Amino acid sequence: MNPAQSTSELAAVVNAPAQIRHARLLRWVRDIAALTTPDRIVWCDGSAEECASLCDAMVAAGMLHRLDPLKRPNSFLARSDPSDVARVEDRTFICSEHEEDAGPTNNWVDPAQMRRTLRGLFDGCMRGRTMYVVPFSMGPLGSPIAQIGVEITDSPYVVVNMRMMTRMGARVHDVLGEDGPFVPCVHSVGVPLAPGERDVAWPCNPPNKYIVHFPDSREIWSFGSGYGGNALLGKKCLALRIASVMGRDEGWLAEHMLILGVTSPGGEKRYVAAAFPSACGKTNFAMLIPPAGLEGWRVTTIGDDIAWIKPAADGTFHAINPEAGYFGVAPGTSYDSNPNAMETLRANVIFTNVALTDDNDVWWEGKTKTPPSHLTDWRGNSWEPGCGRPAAHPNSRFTVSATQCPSLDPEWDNPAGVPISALVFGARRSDTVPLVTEARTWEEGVYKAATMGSETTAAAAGKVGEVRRDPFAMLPFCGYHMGDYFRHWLDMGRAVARPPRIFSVNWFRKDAQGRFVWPGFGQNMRVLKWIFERCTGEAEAAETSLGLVPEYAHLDWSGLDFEASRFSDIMGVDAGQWQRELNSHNALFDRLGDKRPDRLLRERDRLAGRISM
Ligand code: O2Y
Ligand code: MN
Repeated sequence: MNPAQSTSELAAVVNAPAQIRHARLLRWVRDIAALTTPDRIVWCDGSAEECASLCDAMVAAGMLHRLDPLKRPNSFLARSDPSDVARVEDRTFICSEHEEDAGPTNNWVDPAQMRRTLRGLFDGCMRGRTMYVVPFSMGPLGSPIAQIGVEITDSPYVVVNMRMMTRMGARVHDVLGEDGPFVPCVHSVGVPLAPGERDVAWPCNPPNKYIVHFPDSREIWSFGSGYGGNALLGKKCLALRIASVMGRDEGWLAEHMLILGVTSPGGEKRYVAAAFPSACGKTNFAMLIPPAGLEGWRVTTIGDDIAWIKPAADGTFHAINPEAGYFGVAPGTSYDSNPNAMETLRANVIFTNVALTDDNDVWWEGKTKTPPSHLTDWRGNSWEPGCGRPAAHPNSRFTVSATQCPSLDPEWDNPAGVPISALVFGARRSDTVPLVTEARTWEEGVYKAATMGSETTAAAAGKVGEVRRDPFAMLPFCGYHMGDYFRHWLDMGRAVARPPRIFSVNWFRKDAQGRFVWPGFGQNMRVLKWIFERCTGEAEAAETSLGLVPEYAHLDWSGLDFEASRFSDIMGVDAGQWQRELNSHNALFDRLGDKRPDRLLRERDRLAGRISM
């Protein structure tokens, strides 16, 4: 490599538009091209024309299928390789300089060793392919909370998905200027093509998947997978794993949280950020439509998956959604469970691994009560009801721009973010954890979030119904040691004069007959209303061993027949169950060793004392 090349020489070597004068960016692209040896380099401008021509080319190559333009305008179906259907946690690495900075909950590899491995893998890996340079902003362009990334990828599917999931394209170079900071992200499907070799519909490299983060130099390298969080590097890799490290170092929070606005019939508005592990209905909650009886209340959507939260001059935390689209789970999404999502999906959507109907539209389990009499399943095979196979893959997805969502909040693109009044932590528990509790203090709230556990579902690997600790719903996404992360959260309570109230929720409690006690997602509005009114000072609460809780009369039951005895079923605290729960919290803290904060151990002792009284 010639370090003395001028900016214009560099731009010519890498085929960059004249507008781009960022020497470090140009040098980096030159060096990655020299390593990966693509046939050509394309700088993406993010235009509709560019996207249309990439989609046309993918349709012609059999990588995308165009859906009926009348039923689903400008929408496509992608079928992945059956081995490349989800994030790969066991192939995800945090390569910090020191192993203790990654902690026991991350896969750590020595960074020098990992760089040698990556060099070998990426050497010539884009031969026969086009290398796309994709500039993107996580967060509103130019926002002081936003971060710029540039993803180099050899996957046109990644380019068109990144265009919807981020603010992507030429405008990013105006923010970057000649020397602005950016997070370099390198992605390859890991399948070079020999001259004349025909590509497959979904190239990937199953035995060699590596999703690698270097938190100290803030770099991301991904090899071998074209799917979701493995390949759309702005999402989990940048916006959570790398951003969580930035937040630790700079005094802010990068969280696995949806952000929603709640407006009362009187026009008062509050914003709530809520963390749930995967498969707990986050997108449904973010787009909630209040049920009969609570007319006049309104929920608006800022984001469905990730929140960046910073102390603001007004003494509150302000949050942005760093993303610009939804990469939502299709199965279970319906006009019953989430009408706003269904309306969002009317046009301009990329569906991945859903089923194809005979009239060239899409279907997935739960979309309608009765499945069509015939489908083509996610693997391209003929499918009939009762054949014993799912038609759509359980982790099948839709990618769609947030601007199409009918419940989109008017402030969603505000560079200053929105003030957060409440933080909600929820998980899937069939027992033990009540419908809703409020922490009395910031420390008690952090304890609740740190010790969250969720039951595994059929979509996740392992035994169904097993409780796994998933602190803050961040276990797969925290880019550093969980003990340090807890300490950072405890410290952040002092970063603002008016920190948000902290709540724990559980919609998934079951009765003695194994039936869900809570009557459904739309009814979550009743809990949200209580949370809202706790923030405005209008709602009452009673003190219990687990914190502050609503009594039956404190929730609004208008339009719903839900008896007080059912309320006791969902709010009850069983001392035996909580004793077992505390033992399991201890196992988590033991795993964190010396980095578990004493402040949390004191909270645990206080809780243990209250439970045993
Ligand atoms: O499997 C994937 O690659 C997607 S995972 C995902 C996508 C959108 C929002 N959340 C998640 C998650 O696993 O939390
Ligand atoms: Mn998520």
